[in-house]
Amino acid sequence: MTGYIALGANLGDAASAVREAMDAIGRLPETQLTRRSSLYRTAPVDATGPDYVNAVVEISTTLTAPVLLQRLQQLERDAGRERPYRNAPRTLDLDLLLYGDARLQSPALTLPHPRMAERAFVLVPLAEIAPQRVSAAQLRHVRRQAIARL
Ligand code: PH2
Ligand code: MG
Ligand code: MG
Repeated sequence: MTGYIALGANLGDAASAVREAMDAIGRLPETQLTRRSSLYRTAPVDATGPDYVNAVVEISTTLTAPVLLQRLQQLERDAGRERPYRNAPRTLDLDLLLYGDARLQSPALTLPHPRMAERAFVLVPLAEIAPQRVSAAQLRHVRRQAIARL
């Protein structure tokens, strides 16, 4: 299955955290890292704190979506992620955006990611590595959000 994962960080050395997380995703069992976007500096959306570093990777995996999600949450904890409140600044955030064409709504996981279409920090790096998964209308919708390629 082809999957897309959004990476974000805005505490500590965010660029290193994102790069190391890309490598760690590539070391997950039954998983290959097939594409990585550039890193982007982005203004916080619905959140406070420092600017974020964001990116998206493509994987090929035979892990199921729930198992993959657990693995990503473990990588967040390994990076020292704490969750004091919603959208708090974080050392690492890994969000499963797409898992093939799966549509899923459960308490633990919604696919596609429910807020991805509102966010330039997801759509711009996703369009860089998977232009077929992002429409021009979606990109137009988020064009005022500040995002700069690093
Ligand atoms: N993540 C959020 C909320 N707001 N803003 C930016 N720029 N980048 C993020 O990764 C981000 C955010 C919730 O996960
Ligand atoms: Mg997130
Ligand atoms: Mg998250």
